[in-house]
Amino acid sequence: MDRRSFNRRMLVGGGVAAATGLTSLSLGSIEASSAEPALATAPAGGAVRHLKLYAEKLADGQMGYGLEKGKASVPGPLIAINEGDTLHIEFENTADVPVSLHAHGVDYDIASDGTRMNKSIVEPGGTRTYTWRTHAPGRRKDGTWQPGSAGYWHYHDHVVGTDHGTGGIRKGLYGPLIVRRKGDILPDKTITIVFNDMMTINNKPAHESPNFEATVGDRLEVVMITHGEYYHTFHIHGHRWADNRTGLLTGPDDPSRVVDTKIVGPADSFGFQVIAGEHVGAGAWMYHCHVQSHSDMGMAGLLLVAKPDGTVPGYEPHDMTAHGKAAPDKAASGSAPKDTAAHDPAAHGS
Ligand SMILES: [Cu+2]
Repeated sequence: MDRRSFNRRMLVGGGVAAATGLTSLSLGSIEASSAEPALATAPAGGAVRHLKLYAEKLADGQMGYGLEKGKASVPGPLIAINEGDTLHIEFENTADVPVSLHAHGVDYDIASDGTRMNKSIVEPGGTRTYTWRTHAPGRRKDGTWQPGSAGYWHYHDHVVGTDHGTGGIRKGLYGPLIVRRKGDILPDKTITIVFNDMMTINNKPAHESPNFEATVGDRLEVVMITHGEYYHTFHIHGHRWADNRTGLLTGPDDPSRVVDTKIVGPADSFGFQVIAGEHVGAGAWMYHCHVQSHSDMGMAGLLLVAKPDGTVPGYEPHDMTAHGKAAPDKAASGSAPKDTAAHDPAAHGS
């Protein structure tokens, strides 16, 4: 059984979270169709969901959000919901400074703003429930069109360091938030790439950017977020996407521009899906900031697209850096560096 049919079977069998790498918040459905291949799509929203989220100090002095105590990560866990859903997040601050949770893109009362100004921050040891609502697009009574909540958004702290969360964001208190529209195609796997302050990717040290894994033919979803002080140009080798809400063209007449770079600035977020290795095959495909001095300073990593047998042809882990970054031992067989798991959404939900 090839990987795609395996994934499809997992989806049919209810293993959506495992197969797609989404958190348990994500529910998928298979659209009944005689056409092959059947694609898993997002269902209509309307559910009321609950989530426990922790803020923690990490051993290396950074900070992170996590779904379980002691399991915080940078970026924080992928939160994926559907338009129409309401999400109650019981947030516990285990750190020794006030922390908050502020979201982009969703609807919330002022009490869930996550700012000191609105007294919606959480003292050390405290808890607070933040509620995020979402809505589908539709027509207002005055006839104008209102957008829905669907999009590739993000959440972050808004109080550590300064009243803008400058210190919290710098230390890693941020994460991806996806709101899907009914019928949106679900990916096999989602990865999150965050360009942050001081030329880091996902708060990794310079020249130690995370590598990600996929297999040729995987429907890979990328959530790209930017934080910090700088503007960047996100670029990935060998793959292109549509510069629209989903990153996918809806048909031959979709006017969206197809791109392989995108200029991003602080608090930007976008996402897209690609078929890994489509028309280009397996290999170690670079992704990086295309501001040359930034890439030279280490804002570059790899998308390791393996053949079905798990090998990445032509990939011999070598020193891309001036610092002798330790290479993954078994990269030739497609294994990921140890730190990849921490950034794999599949790990976030576990
Ligand atoms: Cu850059």
